[in-house]
Amino acid sequence: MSAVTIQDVQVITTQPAGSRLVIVKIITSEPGLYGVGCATFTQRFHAVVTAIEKHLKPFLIGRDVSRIEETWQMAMVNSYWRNGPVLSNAISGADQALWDIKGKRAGMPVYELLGGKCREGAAVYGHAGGSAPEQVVESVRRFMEMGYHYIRVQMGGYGGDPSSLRKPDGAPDGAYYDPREYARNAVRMIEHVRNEIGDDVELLHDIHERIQPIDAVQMAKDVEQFKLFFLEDALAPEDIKWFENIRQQCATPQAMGELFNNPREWQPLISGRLIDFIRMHVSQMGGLTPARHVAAFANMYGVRTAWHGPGDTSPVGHAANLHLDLWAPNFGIQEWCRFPERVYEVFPGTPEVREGYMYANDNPGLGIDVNEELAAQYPCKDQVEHWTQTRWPDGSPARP
Ligand code: GCO
Ligand code: MG
Repeated sequence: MSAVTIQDVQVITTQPAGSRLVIVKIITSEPGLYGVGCATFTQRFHAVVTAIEKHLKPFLIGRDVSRIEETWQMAMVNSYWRNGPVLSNAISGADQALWDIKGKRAGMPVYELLGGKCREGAAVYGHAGGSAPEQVVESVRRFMEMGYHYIRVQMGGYGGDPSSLRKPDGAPDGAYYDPREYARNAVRMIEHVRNEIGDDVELLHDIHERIQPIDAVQMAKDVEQFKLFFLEDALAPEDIKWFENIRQQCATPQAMGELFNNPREWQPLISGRLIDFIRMHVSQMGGLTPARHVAAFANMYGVRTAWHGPGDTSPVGHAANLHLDLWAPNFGIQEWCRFPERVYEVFPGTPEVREGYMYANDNPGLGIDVNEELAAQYPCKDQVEHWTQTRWPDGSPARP
């Protein structure tokens, strides 16, 4: 029987809500058989589209759709230089589409191909927030009323909303914040929420790499008494050696990974048991194929999954996260950003969340599709990101 091969590789870009989304659609030699995958790097989506159309597509055309692992391994090194966000997102789009195709051919959801369900639904966390501790409490209560048991609590934007900045004369424009004021206020907010809400809700917080490493050690110690489910991105990827210091000094569970591209970033944190949750952005890693490998590796060390699931993960990417979540023995928690109704129309089969759990629809493959006519009604709008032009109070550049 002749192999089913990749006949065409198409890219769909759409912005039905806040984020620019990139989807790869692989058309096969079998009439009507295609797959979709997420390749969303919202800040550099043109680069991903070009990488797919100009470099990955010629490499893929004619290849056997069944050879997912081989195709991924070869695609990752075909550019010689590897493990960067643009090319990994491009490869992810194709990789997830090939898993979608394999599931459709087998007549099974992807989680069956991974090894079957360990759970019927994936527990999710939502994003509570507000500009004052009392507002954060009200937001937490709204999530509790929707049945969420895991709730992230943030006050203001990442790094907090500064009350005063004491900038020097002539300081340039940018997204200013005060890291030390943020850390003090965040600890007070978490204490207030815990005191008001009690212990029967799991609270999470995202530092978003906004403070100096030593202040991250201090903040992890300060919040230890409030028993967070996890504290996220306490450090920037460039400072991950400091996780050893955090680990030696407190038991606040650590989550890290959304900014990671290279296996050498997550591997030592997992094998050293220096973090408790891996937070990688699955398309940033290169797709389902590497995520499956890393989930199994993390399982050997008691490290759980908490795949990145923001608004700049497409619903296709959320579906891929969900198949990993339903299978993984070391599933931890799934981030869920909640999409507006029109996104569900553009992406029929977008995972459903009920009472704090995300459920698969059990259709073969990833179980999701793209309404291309509707997607075309929401073209991606170019903009220069301002929120990532972060500055310390003195105006010097800071990591976002
Ligand atoms: C999260 C992340 C996001 C990122 C965003 C960057 O925990 O969901 O920190 O909020 O800031 O994905 O584009
Ligand atoms: Mg984060």
